[in-house]
Amino acid sequence: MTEKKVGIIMGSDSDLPIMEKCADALDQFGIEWEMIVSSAHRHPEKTAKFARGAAESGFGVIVAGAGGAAHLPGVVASMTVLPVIGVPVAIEPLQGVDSLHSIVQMPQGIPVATVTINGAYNAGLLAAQILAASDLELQQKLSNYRDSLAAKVEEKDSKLQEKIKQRKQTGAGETK
Ligand code: RP5
Repeated sequence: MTEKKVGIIMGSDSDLPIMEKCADALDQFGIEWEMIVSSAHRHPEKTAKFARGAAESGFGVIVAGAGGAAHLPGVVASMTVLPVIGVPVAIEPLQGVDSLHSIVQMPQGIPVATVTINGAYNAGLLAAQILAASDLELQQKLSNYRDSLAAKVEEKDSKLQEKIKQRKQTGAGETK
C-alpha cells in the first residue's frame, strides 16, 4: 500500500454526498484518506493550517471540493506544493457552472487540476494515479481497474449484438 494519504477537504457538510465518492474511489485501491470540512471564506484560519501542514501530515495529494464561489481548492493550492485536485460541487441556482469557473480559472503559477462538476469519483482516481507514479503495486491495481472497465464495455457490446441479432431474426423495425 502507498504510504501517502489523500486529504479530502470540502467547504461544507452539504458537499459530503458528492465528496464521499472520492473516498469510494480511493477505498477500492486501499488508499488511506482523511476528510475534513473547512472553508476558504467561513474559516480561513483552519483552511490555512490544513494546507500548510498537509505535506508534513503525510498527505500526497489534496482533493478539495466546494460549491458556488468555490475558492477553497485555489486557496489550499496557494498554501501547499502538493498537487491539488478541485471538485466543483453543483449547488442552486447555477448548478455548478459557478463552482467550475471559480476552480478552473487559476492564475499562472498556482495550478489546480479540475475535474468535472460533481466529479469527485474521478478526483479520487486521479489522486490514486498521482500516488501511483511512485508505487508499482498501485499502478498494477489501476491497470486492473482499467481492464475491468474494458470488460464491462465488452459485456455491453455482447448484449447489444444479441439484441440486434434478435431484431433481425424477428424482422422488428422493418417497414411494412
Ligand atoms: C460552499 O458553499 C460549500 O462548499 C457548499 O458547496 C456551499 C453551501 O454551503 P452550505 O450553505 O450548505 O454550508 O462554500
